[in-house]
Amino acid sequence: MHQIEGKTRRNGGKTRSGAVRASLRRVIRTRTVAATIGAAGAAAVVVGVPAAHARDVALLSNVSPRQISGGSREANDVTGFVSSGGIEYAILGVERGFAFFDLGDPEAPREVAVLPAPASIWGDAATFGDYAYLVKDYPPGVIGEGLAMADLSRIDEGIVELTGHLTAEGMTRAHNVRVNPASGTLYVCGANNHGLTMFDLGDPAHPVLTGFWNDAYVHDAFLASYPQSDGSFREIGYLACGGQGLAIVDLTDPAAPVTLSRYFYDGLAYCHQVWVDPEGRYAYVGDEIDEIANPGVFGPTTYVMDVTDPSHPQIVRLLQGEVESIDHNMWGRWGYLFQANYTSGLQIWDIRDPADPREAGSYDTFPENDSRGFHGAWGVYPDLPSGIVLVSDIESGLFVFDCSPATGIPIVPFDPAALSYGARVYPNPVLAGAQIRYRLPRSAPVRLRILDASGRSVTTLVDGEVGEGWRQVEWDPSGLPSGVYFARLESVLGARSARMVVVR
Ligand SMILES: [Ca+2]
Ligand SMILES: [Ca+2]
Ligand SMILES: [Ca+2]
Repeated sequence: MHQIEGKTRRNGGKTRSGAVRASLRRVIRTRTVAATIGAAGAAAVVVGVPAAHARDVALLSNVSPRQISGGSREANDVTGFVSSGGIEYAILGVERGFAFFDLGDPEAPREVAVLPAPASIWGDAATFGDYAYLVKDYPPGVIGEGLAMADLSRIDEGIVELTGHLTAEGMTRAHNVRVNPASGTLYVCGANNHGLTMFDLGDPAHPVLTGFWNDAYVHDAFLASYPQSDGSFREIGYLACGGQGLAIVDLTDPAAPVTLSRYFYDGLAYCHQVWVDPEGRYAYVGDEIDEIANPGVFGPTTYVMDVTDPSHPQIVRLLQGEVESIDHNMWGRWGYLFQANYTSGLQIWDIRDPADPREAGSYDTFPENDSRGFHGAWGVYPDLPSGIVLVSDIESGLFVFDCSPATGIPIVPFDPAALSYGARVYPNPVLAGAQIRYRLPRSAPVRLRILDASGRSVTTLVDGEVGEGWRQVEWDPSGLPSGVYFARLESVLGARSARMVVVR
């Protein structure tokens, strides 16, 4: 949800008491028709399945805002976090702050802490290492506290410590916050209605301002690091600029961003949010107002753009839910696209074959209606290691889902017993050197290797018989590019991987 002239748009909503539950039709219809939208002429429109209360998605738990400490009536965005102890958490933005939930039992989320913030319907969170970065937005004229930072290193003990507020360059409010863990960069979107503000997270406790991109207001952003032939990385930002369309910007040098393209695509009303596949081939772009502004658009519509050449993005097809609602946020994983589509709830697209996307499942978190109102599902987070999917709903709060019936990817719950066997990395992210600690319940021949993000072995640290208990080895990542790596422990007891981020 965004602001228009300082007013909150809450039109289109019907009262809950007069609402009618959503249709439980289970008709599956997928059709491809020619559309008039598309810069390159007609683009295929892939139409999804009519709203169903639940289709191939199982509800594990739901926590209403009214069950959360602090007196919030509404929720906003959601993200996930994994502690160094291996416990999964949800960070839910609520009207009066941010709530942290232990998801060790995903069927019974446990409130760990609520960090208060001045009341607002908008909020967003991102994490890096053991830190959370939290923003809230306010109408112009309302002064907020800036970007809040919280130390999560003791969250397994129930302690979430607010360490301060970042107010660089007078930043008192912002609409969204993103982290690119591959480059260790913090991106603040729409700070005090400006563009993109960048911070280096070499020390996650003390972000350092590195640059701005202010050619337009930036509502939200997707960041990616692409390896280059010389071993360096190119940092690309895909920026959702509201009425100013999509901007693709080279942010490799944050002090001197290079705008590669500005795309005022056909159908543009309010470019809201972007997710780009891991290959950097297709951008999935959500427009928050197109369904309202364009009489020909019906159903939550996602613009699929070929961004292989970031200087010339092109719409290649549209994904369209066959309900009236608006789309809000989305995120991809495992070749599936998870969407929080306001009054129609969670919708999942199978994009394993990007040329042949199919609707894969859904769960209507707002059964009252499927109107174009700004109610219902706000955010979605599918990136937790166990595979559970988090959805935030404005009125109904946190939802935890098992989407394996739709995706075929099973949930792998966290097993505390696994702590007796496994590897940990300290510190993480890894800046210069790291200690890798591993534990064996009994003596065994083991191998401990470092793998890169694609699973290639970078180095072998241990290869031989090791006694029971904790052991520790030092690892020096010098010479390796920034990025995600894994410390992989293998023995007859099984294989365990500890994820780490190397920041050079
Ligand atoms: Ca957000
Ligand atoms: Ca839309
Ligand atoms: Ca609905």
